[in-house]
Amino acid sequence: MKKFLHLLLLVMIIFLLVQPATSFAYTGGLINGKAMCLSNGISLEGTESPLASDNNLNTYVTLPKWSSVVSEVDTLYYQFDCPMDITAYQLKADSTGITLYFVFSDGSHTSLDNAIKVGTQTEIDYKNVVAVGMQSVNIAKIYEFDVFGDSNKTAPSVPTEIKATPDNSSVLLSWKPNTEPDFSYYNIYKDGILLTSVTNSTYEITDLIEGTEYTFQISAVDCALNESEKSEISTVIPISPQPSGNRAILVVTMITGLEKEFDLSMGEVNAFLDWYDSRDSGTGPARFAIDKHDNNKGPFKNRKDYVIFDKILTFEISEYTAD
Ligand SMILES: [Ca+2]
Ligand SMILES: [Ca+2]
Repeated sequence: MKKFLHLLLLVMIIFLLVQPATSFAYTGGLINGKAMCLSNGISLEGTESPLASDNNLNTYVTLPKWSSVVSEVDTLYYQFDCPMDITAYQLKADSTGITLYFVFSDGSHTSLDNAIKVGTQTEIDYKNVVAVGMQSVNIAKIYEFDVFGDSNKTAPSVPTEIKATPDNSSVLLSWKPNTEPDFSYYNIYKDGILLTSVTNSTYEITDLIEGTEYTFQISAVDCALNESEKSEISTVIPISPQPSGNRAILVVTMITGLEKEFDLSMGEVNAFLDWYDSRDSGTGPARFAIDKHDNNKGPFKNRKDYVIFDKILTFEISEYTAD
């Protein structure tokens, strides 16, 4: 009986010693616990299975041998949401002749023949990897596979060619679009403070105070949330667009039907408009003097035509550009 207990104890000790080999730690890997896809090629539709990445050395995915027939299932792969910088891989399989594939964010790829299949972690150095896959010259049991590393740490380039177009209480921003494959969105900063995030390379900021100076900056963010430096500061004052012409014909129609026509500079027209607007809101003088310029005939130093606010029915301004 005692001998039997000793034997049982010995069996248990051996079992415990053997146990670590079957609970081989692949934790910390980028695919650990996630399903890989068995398909006829990387990034193509297929059957998902967690068995090659379940951190259990007893479970496996059977990888058929590589086939030259395009439609044949011969690839096991995993696709990342964001580009990864891969620093190591770990593979436990029952067959040699397994080739690993690393697909980069620019669409190119590299391959690693005769991957080490005994489960040791092996250092590699591939940046901006968007998918990893494998094919085998023989049918193979893939017990466990994982890669190690971290999301890519390279931020997108700083947005350039920023145009800030002022308008009435608003500013239209536009800039040169970023082209990084992992680009995600732009941050817009107003006076140094994050205002909003957008995916397009134009944005209109409204509800600004006319005549007030604002600064704007744009940064670019990738899908791993790496953010570029802020762009150069664009300073802009929202204001109504200036008249296109430098002179105008002002035609004032009085309530009597009489029309008075004046050929004026835009400065004079704006002075008339300012008087009319303030009079309309109940302030300022009742009458306004308009210089008659070339119509200044006779022995007078200058001649002014007075228009009375209450007597104005309507007026029309026709801008033109003088040579
Ligand atoms: Ca497994
Ligand atoms: Ca990046």
